[in-house]
Amino acid sequence: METKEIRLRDREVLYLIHRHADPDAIGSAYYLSSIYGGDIASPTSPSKAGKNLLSFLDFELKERLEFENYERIIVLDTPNKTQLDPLIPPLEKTIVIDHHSTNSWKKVELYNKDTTSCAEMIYEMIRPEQLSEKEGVALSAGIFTDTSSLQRAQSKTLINLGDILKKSGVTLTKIKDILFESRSYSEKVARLKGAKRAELKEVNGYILVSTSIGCFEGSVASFLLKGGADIVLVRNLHPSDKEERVTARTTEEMTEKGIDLGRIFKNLADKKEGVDGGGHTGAAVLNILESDENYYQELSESIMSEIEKIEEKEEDHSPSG
Ligand SMILES: [Mn+2]
Repeated sequence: METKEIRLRDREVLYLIHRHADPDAIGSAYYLSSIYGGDIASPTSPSKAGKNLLSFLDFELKERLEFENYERIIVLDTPNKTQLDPLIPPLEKTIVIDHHSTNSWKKVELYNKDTTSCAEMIYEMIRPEQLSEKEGVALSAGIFTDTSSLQRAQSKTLINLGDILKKSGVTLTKIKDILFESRSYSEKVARLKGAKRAELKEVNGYILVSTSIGCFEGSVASFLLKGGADIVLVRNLHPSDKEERVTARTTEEMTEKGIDLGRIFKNLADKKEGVDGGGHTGAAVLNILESDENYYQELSESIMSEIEKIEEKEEDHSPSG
């Protein structure tokens, strides 16, 4: 199967970015993975602005991984190793691309230049002829935030940014809207459709919501969490084959009580061939090569049994309508 082969090849490169990743780290990693393929990982969930950019770019950050599955590890925007803890990569296959003058990496292939952002440094290294809208947003958002909304931009930064905006057709207003949370039409429609298709299950006073959508699964999930769900599962069924991707999100309250979505998905992946997944305690993704309703049922039950393990919610939860 051709798609599988592409995926295996993509697995060989890993982009690793610092804890609480900001738009510069996320944008740089997104841009490189969009042109060369590969996975992106960070030890923790991103910063607020990082989350907003991630939601627009619509991809997932890995938190748990096996370094042996990758041939090359490219560390971005991270001046020292401790900012990757506990995801410290094996140095012999690590390349570091970073713009901080305080960079302290040793015994790695290091690209370190004193530019105002990692995104600008990468743009200068590649200087592509063309940029897609998302690539333009990724690079511009990195430059925009790392220069404190351009206050610290050098003349060269503005020339590079101008090139990026021109090649991608993106505007600075759009960048600001994305970073400060105004959403595109298609993301808004995805959120509303996701809400319309939501199915509720109650376990011990907690609400597990299942829904399905073709894109923006992460955004749909956060929307439903804000709306009152305790755990959300968003299914993305590929119409062409049996492949399915399930995106899960839960609240901080639930992770504090012991819910670990990354671990639940990792356990499911370990149990069945063709299933691959994991993530953070509060956000995880499961890819299923051959899915069906029975398997989804099994998945949803394994989450419900984890909810059953935590104490019952002490409040009235009789349904009101
Ligand atoms: Mn940076």
